[in-house]
Amino acid sequence: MSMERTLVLLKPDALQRGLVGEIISRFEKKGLKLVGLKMRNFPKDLLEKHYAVHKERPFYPTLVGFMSSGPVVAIALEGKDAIEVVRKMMGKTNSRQAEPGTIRGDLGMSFSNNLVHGSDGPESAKFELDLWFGDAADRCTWDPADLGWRYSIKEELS
Ligand code: IDP
Ligand code: MG
Repeated sequence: MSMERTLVLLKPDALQRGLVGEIISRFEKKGLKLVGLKMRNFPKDLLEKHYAVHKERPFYPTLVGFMSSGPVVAIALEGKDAIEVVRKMMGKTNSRQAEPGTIRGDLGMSFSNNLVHGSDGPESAKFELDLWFGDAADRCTWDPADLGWRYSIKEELS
């Protein structure tokens, strides 16, 4: 069975609030595999492309301004059903409505400053991974030593 990849962004509020380690740690502990990781003051035009789907929404200019207001950590994660797993771990968009146990539900109070982005489906994951990790040198190929313990070899890895 094939693995899936997804894009996660740690937004500028995650950096300002010192939550980068906490959030990455949650994904690592869950068993998702890190395949790409970079931190940068990304250019505004990249954020505009990333959020182009929201171009007509009233919050678009504020969102792009917020995302380019400071460094962002971009992460590529791999795992079975990684897109859905990450979305569940993030919680609802409005952090005040996000369930306890989720990243937004445990760590935030804001709708717009909600710490984390995750691709919402296979198409957006492909688009976003090409956009943020288009350079093959930024993607790592490796096998976690304990893969056969994270998953059932017979049921999930064959
Ligand atoms: P998502 O991040 O949970 O996928 P989207 O609907 O894709 O949520 O919206 C993208 C981002 O835009 C959100 O994470 C949030 O930062 C911001 N946003 C979305 N809707 C609103 C809103 O109604 N008010 C303020 N910010 C919003
Ligand atoms: Mg979204």
